[in-house]
Amino acid sequence: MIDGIYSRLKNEQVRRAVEIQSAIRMEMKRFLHERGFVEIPPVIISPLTDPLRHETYEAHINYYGHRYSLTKSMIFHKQLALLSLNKIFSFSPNIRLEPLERRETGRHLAEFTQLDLEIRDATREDVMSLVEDMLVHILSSLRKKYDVEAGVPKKPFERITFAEVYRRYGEDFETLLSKEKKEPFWIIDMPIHSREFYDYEYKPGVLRDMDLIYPMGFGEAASGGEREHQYERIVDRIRRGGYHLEDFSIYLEFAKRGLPSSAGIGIGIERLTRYVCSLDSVEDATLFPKVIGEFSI
Ligand code: ASN
Repeated sequence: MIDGIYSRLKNEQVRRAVEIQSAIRMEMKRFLHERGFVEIPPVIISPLTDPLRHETYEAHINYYGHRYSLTKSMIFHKQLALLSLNKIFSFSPNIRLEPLERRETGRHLAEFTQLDLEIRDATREDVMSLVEDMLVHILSSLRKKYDVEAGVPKKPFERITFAEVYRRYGEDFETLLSKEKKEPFWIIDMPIHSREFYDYEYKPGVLRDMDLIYPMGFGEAASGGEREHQYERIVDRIRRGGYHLEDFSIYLEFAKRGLPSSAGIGIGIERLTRYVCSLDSVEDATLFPKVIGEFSI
């Protein structure tokens, strides 16, 4: 283990990726501050975290008899933060103890960071347009200083519905389409069973949400959507999603008192670095990767 980490710390490709990632984070902050966003510190432990739609091993700590989860995503805290502020973002470290099947995707680590943002009273379209502007800004700024592999994308990115890509490509649509495309694109309108209960169901069984997908086989970049914020609708979605209401009792107490309507997204920082630098894996986008199934420092 130590030899592998030692050579990673002296690897030039990794060093360059980490330097570029630092520039990416700075440009994200600059861009969002200019657009009136406030950065909030990440929440690392809480009784309240994202249930996610796919299975991960649970990561809990007990402290004076209270049980906390390690954050899988800050989705609920983003909604709550909008009671205080109108536009927020956070560089949010997420712990997702993924099963071994995800080891070889090139896109998963057990510990990663997402730029998670949320806007009060916004639509999905507002968020997609903001992210497009942000990626154009980041890539044009980076290209002034670094000879990065990814080009500056053109706005607006293509939007394709889930129903359409599924009809044309079947189960493996994301990989196939990502390999085919030359520019980042959006997949919108996911079916309800494929996503968490907090994305807004705008017609029966269809959500007003989106995934951003990188071209050239780099795959999923970001997910987001408009949110459910009304108490009765949230209760209904939790039940229909097959979850137990008791597991979300704290969140529901807040929802009962009133949550603002909002839309937002989370963009994986290591994935963006991988795309910008054309790396084989997100493992090379960070100095201390927590590779699925491996022991590391
Ligand atoms: N951050 C994502 C969002 O805003 C949620 C997630 O990471 N699961 O929708």
